Amino acid sequence: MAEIAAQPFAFAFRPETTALIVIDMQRDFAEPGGFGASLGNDVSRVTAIVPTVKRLIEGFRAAGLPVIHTMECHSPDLSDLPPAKRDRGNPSIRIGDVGPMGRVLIAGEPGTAILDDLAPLPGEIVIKKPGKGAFYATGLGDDLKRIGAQQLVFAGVTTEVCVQTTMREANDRGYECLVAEDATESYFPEFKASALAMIRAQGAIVGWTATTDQVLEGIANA
Ligand code: TIU
Repeated sequence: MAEIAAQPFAFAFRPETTALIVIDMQRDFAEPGGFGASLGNDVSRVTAIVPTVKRLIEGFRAAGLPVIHTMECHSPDLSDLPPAKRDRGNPSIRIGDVGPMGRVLIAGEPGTAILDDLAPLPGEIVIKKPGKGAFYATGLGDDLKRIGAQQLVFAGVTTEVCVQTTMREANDRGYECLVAEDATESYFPEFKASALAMIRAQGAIVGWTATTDQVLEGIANA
């Protein structure tokens, strides 16, 4: 059985049932003027992981393994945006308001797009999600059953919000989950470190973590 060297112990890697899920690598989280910045965050940490995420995506593509992309976004009529989400906190602009990159986190707006360097290829699954988790109110569960995925590798942003929420949803649904440590990022380095530690604690209670190099080595050796 192939393995990925991982924490807290080796991750059994079955290429034929493994997919990569890239969470929310959108301009709204990575560029000034977007949703992430509207919450008061410095988005440069997100931009810094783009080359690593790209390397991971390209490794999966080269091996013929599925790459799934998610986008946090809402319909233009805001029918899938609960007031509890829109009204949260004290952002400079709220979801649905017009910002420098169009309406914030609204499907089809320039700011909602996935970063050019990480753009999905034709035929790759793209999940539009109104929540932080990618299973809530989406077809992701059906898509994963259709392609026969059982192990999921996660990348994207932010580690403790959308990545961790989706990973926990997946773990409860019976998927074996691994997050690529250097292909995920948070606006808060201490939250990233804590989220990764929580995920792999207690004997991989929610999942495994490994570096992008370790994941790519696992693919190369499978
Ligand atoms: N604010 C924050 O850290 N994250 C989000 O709002 N969404 C995602 O993580 N994608």
